[in-house]
Amino acid sequence: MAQKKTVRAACPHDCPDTCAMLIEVEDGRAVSVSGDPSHPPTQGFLCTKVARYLERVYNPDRLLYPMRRIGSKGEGRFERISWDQALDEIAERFQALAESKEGPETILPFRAGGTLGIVNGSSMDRRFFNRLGASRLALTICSAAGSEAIRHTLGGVYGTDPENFSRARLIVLWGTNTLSTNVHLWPKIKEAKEKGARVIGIDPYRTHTMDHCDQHIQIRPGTDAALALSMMNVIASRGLQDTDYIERHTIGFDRLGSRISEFPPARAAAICGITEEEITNFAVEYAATRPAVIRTNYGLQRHAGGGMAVRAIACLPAIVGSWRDKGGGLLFATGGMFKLNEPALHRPDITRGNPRTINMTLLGEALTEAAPPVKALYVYNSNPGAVAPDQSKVDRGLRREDLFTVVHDQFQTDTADYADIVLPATTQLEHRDVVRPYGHYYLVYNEPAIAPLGEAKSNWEVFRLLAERMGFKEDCFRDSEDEIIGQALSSGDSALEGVTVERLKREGWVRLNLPEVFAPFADGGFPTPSGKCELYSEGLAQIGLDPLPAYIPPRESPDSAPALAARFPIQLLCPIARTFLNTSFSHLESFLKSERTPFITINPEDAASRSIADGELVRVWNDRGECELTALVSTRVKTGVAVAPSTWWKKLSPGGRNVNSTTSQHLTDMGAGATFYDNLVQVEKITRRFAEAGGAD
Ligand SMILES: Nc1nc2c(c(=O)[nH]1)N[C@H]1C(S)=C(S)[C@@H](COP(=O)(O)OP(=O)(O)OC[C@H]3O[C@@H](n4cnc5c(=O)[nH]c(N)nc54)[C@H](O)[C@@H]3O)O[C@H]1N2
Ligand SMILES: Nc1nc2c(c(=O)[nH]1)N[C@H]1C(S)=C(S)[C@@H](COP(=O)(O)OP(=O)(O)OC[C@H]3O[C@@H](n4cnc5c(=O)[nH]c(N)nc54)[C@H](O)[C@@H]3O)O[C@H]1N2
Ligand SMILES: [Mo]
Repeated sequence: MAQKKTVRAACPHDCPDTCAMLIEVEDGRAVSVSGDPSHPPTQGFLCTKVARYLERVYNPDRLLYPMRRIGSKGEGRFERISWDQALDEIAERFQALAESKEGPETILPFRAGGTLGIVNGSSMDRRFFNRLGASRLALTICSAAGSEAIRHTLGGVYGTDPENFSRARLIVLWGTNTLSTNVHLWPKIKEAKEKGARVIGIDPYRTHTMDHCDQHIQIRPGTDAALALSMMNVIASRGLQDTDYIERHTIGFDRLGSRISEFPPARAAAICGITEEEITNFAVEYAATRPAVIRTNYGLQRHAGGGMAVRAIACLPAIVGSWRDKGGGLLFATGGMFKLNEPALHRPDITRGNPRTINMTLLGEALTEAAPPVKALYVYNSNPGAVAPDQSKVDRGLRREDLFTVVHDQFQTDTADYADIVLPATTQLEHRDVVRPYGHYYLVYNEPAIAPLGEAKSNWEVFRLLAERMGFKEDCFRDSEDEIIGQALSSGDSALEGVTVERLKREGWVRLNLPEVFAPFADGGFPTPSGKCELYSEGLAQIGLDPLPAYIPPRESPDSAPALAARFPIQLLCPIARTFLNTSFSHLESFLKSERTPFITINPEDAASRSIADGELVRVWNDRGECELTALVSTRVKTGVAVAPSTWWKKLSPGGRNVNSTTSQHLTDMGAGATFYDNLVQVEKITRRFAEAGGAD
């Protein structure tokens, strides 16, 4: 008789939805994965990627043993070694650097969103690197600009409960591709639509999400703040604001007057590349419809003025008073509601010295220019070789012969090819954890379903073993996973009241201690210094930024950089491909089949003027680098804008490079975040290059 069981798990991926999963296990082998029907955000279904999670877990390409490099850096040739050999070598190298003149700051840990699990994403690892005195890493690559903007405006990074979207009469999807990146919100939007709600999408790219909206406002990249300020202009000039809410729960509305007077619809229409009527009608509809809710995600803040864009948008609900309504308001992210006991998790108190902080978005610079230099790089939960901007520079850094690189991953990624030591990692089915979501209000527990494959080890285990090898004696290096989870929950925050390890294990997922129908800020209570929604922010003034919401143009656009645009006239966006999850699925057979080939969507006029036909291979480049993509000629983008869905593995792309060879290390106005979508390029047919070089056409 086969031994069967069902195990409750949590999707670990970097996504707002954090699903609760049910894993069927037979004789120690996982045989199916499904969405938990009882978990309100999951609603019993998984996305197109995680529904095929077993393809990832049991993939023949899984890394199963530690390895040492025998080829040159980037070549990808390795030999198997034992865990003892691998750990000894890492500990020896780290020890030597820690004792060297330049000290442990020469060691750089690099991680991102491979798992959102607390145990394997931010506990033992943080303790280890703190105790070692390694450089700190500023986590900026994803949401830094928007989070900072929300903190300065609303005070805390949380907002409308996604479960309340079904109550809205107007839903604005502002710079988000919901059907791809946040698909579990869609049933709520559908429910609202069935009850008569209208849905408006704002995106320079006509995504399939925009196809499903009632109206698509196709704005120019990086101009959202001008649109939001102009909406305020229309609202104020027609007296559509909620004066009572403004008086009681905001500060700075009077000072905002002069700023919004700079953005009459005619001016904003010219900046945004849309019509005056689109702006006026949208503003009036937004102010007059209740409840009205805005979903803004991370895509729109990957521009030079990304922080200010999110801030301007986040001022709107207070001005029209939509926070009052259940199903009104705004949702950027929910993580700020989970106030875990971070000092207990990360143990900053055991930090050796006062190490420098390195911005992860500037990895290329850090590996090539930092002083003291980075001499050892430890990569886990990330694939920077493919996802970091300014790829040629990152590449140059990773190739350095004097850089000792460790990569701990489940697969031989683009980054692992440069490693001196590769370590095999467990998948979510093989380790214990709890996942803190950023798009809803439930913690989800992950019980291991199967034994680790091969010799794979979890991050938690590897850092414990390394701590032992390094002679770190603190008790915290002996904590079990459940002890760590218990420590995380011990912050004393009222939202975590009644949330315990025992309950999580018993129930699988637990909603935060919030009212069932949760309308944050209905009665104000903004956790800002003033206790109000800060239309004027003293905090921003203090760090030298405009205290009022402002429009900061893109760094690279025909309007703001005409000389650059004369050589590189196309604004290239590289947002998320539907069936990929960053690079975590973009090497698996069935996913490669669905995304076909790395492509670039380009407008028919831009294609015609370059003699590019649909399906032809093109070269996409700027001064930072180049890549090869297949042209998809389509009116889904306006002239002067192109889209290359991401993120492909470099080594699986033509020419061995992906679109990040063109993206820059320039930072956002707030939070020092990445500006992946603020990028001018030129596009040309590849055959022309051969012809010019005297080769065959
Ligand atoms: N399927 C899938 N889901 C994912 C991920 C994935 O890789 N695959 N990744 C996860 C991660 S890490 C993240 S950060 C989130 C991101 O989630 P989203 O923010 O929803 O995704 P993006 O594709 O980055 O950007 C959303 C949209 O913003 C548009 N956009 C770009 N520039 C501008 C602009 O200036 N203004 C406006 N209004 N729109 C603009 C893009 O064209 C894109 O359609 O998704 C998460 N979910
Ligand atoms: N061109 C372009 N570039 C982008 C973006 C874009 O839209 N366009 N988006 C940016 C954004 S928003 C983000 S968040 C980043 C995402 O960048 P990353 O977070 O680096 O995402 P992935 O590339 O999916 O890499 C995660 C890696 O972690 C590994 N992993 C998973 N679980 C574990 C584990 O338990 N232990 C260990 N050791 N490893 C594990 C996976 O196998 C995978 O290789 O990319 C950024 N780069
Ligand atoms: Mo992200």
